[in-house]
This record gives sequence, C-alpha cells and structure tokens, in this order.
Amino acid sequence: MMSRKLKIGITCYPTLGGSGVVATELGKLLAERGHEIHFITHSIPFRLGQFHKNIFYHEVEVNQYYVFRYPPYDLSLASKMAQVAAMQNLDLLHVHYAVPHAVCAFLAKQMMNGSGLKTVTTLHGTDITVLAQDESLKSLIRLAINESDAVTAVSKDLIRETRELMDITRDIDLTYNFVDKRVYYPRNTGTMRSDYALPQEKILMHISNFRPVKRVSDVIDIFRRVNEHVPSKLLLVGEGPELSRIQFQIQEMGLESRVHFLGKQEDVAQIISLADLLLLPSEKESFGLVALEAMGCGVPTIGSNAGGIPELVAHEQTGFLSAVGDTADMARNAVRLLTNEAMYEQFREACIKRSCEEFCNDRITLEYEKIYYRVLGLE
Ligand code: GMT
Repeated sequence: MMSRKLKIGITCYPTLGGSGVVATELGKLLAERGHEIHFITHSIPFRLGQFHKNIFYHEVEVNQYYVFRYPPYDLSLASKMAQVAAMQNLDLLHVHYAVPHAVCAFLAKQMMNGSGLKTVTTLHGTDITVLAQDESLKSLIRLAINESDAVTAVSKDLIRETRELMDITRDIDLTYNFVDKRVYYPRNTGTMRSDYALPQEKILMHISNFRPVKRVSDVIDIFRRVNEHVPSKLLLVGEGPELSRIQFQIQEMGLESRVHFLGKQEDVAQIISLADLLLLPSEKESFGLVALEAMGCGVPTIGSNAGGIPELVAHEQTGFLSAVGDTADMARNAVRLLTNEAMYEQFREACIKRSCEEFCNDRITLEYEKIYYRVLGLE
C-alpha cells in the first residue's frame, strides 16, 4: 500500500523566503521519488530549476474585472486549486503558509466536496507569529488550521506558539526544514575567497531579507567588536527594507572598506562556503533555514536563541547562541571560535554531521510522505 505514488498539489510563495524554498525543494524531492507534483502558484517557483517529467506548474491568474477595486487573488487561487485537483485527480493539496494558502485549500476542498481531496498545511512562522496577532485574521487562520487534514510546523517552538496564540488543541506534526546534502556541502571556493579577504582575514557572513526582525544592526555591531580582535571582512547577502539604514550605520562606524554587499544571490551553497561564521542574531525565527544551509556547508552559526534556532543550532557544538541583543556575548563567542583552530575544526565537523543526520532531505521527505499516506488512509 505504502508505495502508491501520489498526485500532490503544492502551493507556496514562489518568489521569496525560506518557506518557498522548502516547498519547492520538497516538491522536487517528492517528484524524484516518483510522485506527481503540481505547483499551483502565481509565478514559477524560483528554485525549481531543470525540467522534470513529474513536475507541473499551474499559474494562478487574477482577472482584472472593472468591478473589482482589489482583484481577489485568494479566490482565483482557491478556484485554480479546485480546478487542478479535478483535472489532475489530485490526492491532496499541500500548502505552505497559512495565509491565504490554507484558507484557499479549505475553500477548494469545499468545492471538491465528496472527492476525497485532502489538505496538509505547513506553518512556517510569520504566518502565526505575525499574522495571527491580527485579531481580524485570527479566526480565519484558526478555521483553516482546524480544517486541514494534517498540520505540520517547522519547529517545536512554533508548535508551542501556535497552540498558545491560536488556542488550538489539534495534533500538529513536527517536520523540521531540511537541506539537500547533494547541494549543501563544503564547496571548493578556489580563488573566490581572495576577492573578498586577505589570507590572514576571517570572513563573517549574514544572509537575510533585511527586515527589522533580522536585527541587522546587531550583525554590524558584532562584526565591529570581532574586528577589534580578529582582522576580518563582513559579507552581506540579500536585500530588504533595512539595507539603506545599515549602509549608513556602516559608514558611521567607518567600516566601509571591511564590508561587501553581495545583493541577492542564487547559489547560496557556494557563497556560504566562503564564510568562517554565519551571523543570525534575529529577534524571532521559527527555524532559521539559512543557519541550516550554513551548517550543511560546515559553517558554524553565532546567533540569538530566539524561537526555534536552539533546535537547529546545537549550542557549543555547531555554534554559540546568546540572548537576543547581547552583541557583546555574540562577539566574544565569535572571537573564541575564530582564534581556536582545534575548536573550530570540531565545530565544522559537527555541523556537517548534524545537518546530514538530523536535517537531511531523505529523512524529512519520508516524514512528509508518511503524513500524506496517513491522511489518505494508506498507512
Ligand atoms: O521571515 C523570513 O525570513 C521569511 C519566512 C518565510 O515565510 O519564508 O521565514 C519563515 O519560514 C522559514 C522557513 O520555514 C524559517 O526558516 C524562518 O525562520 C521563518 N521566519 C521567521 O520565523 C521570522
């Protein structure tokens, strides 16, 4: 029974964020395992890559009727989900992010009444920690969660927070995020390193969407402190609303010559492999996918102990975690690690081992598969 290949519709935010990356990578891995995957999104997922015979893409188009002041994307998505489910005879819809995707899946299931279509919702963090704080959305999110045939969340901390904030008692499966170990391993960076740093300098890196929650000013402060003891360079990867303020802060501190802005980058594994340390001092992080991407490449994380980060980064083994905002402690830990070669080597090996054993693609894909078979009664 377990080997029946499934037809799965996947909806995610295709153009940004860790949730889109995880959803797309999961779809690709499920397709490799013989399942038929139908992405139902407004644009083609940015990490989809090469053609694969088991992967299909269905574009959600929003009609601009003159009566609409706000064209209803959510309703178009729900209709498209139902249409694809009927046309392709889907077994289930797996939606990433509660708003609006889980709500749309609920509507699609109602439209497909009696067809046996199941829905699985994966919560990624901000859908609960930010959006569910809005009382006007809370009941809708609660409905979508309660009506899903299975709900998963990417950390224990997110499960706890969902229960507390949403007053939800139903089962929520823990499915950690993962990295594909065929992609995330310590890459040979050749001469690339010398483009950014001198041989005696260390490279610190921060990758994010530069939103306030990432506390990028803390990144700069940690770097300033580290640089007083260990000659180093800071590589900033990504773009977002805080970027211009950060540029100003760097100028004010006179650090321009020591910081490189790399903008948005596609080949994250190659870039992270340049780093000696990843900095992730976030205010809140349900998981912190970038710390896992770094871990896969053998790069320890110095960061905060917010949200789900401690479930991923093993404190004193694959990195060091401090209280949010304690940049002095974060800098002390960074210096400790960068100036002790034996300790650094130990951390590096622990990173590679932990990412392969605890967060590897094979393991997490099987966990999702098991959930699909369970909701379909095919266990
Ligand atoms: O806030 C972000 O960085 C984007 C957001 C998203 O929707 O992709 O990230 C959330 O989901 C990621 C994938 O599961 C997690 O790794 C991030 O920790 C989480 N962000 C927050 O909780 C702030």
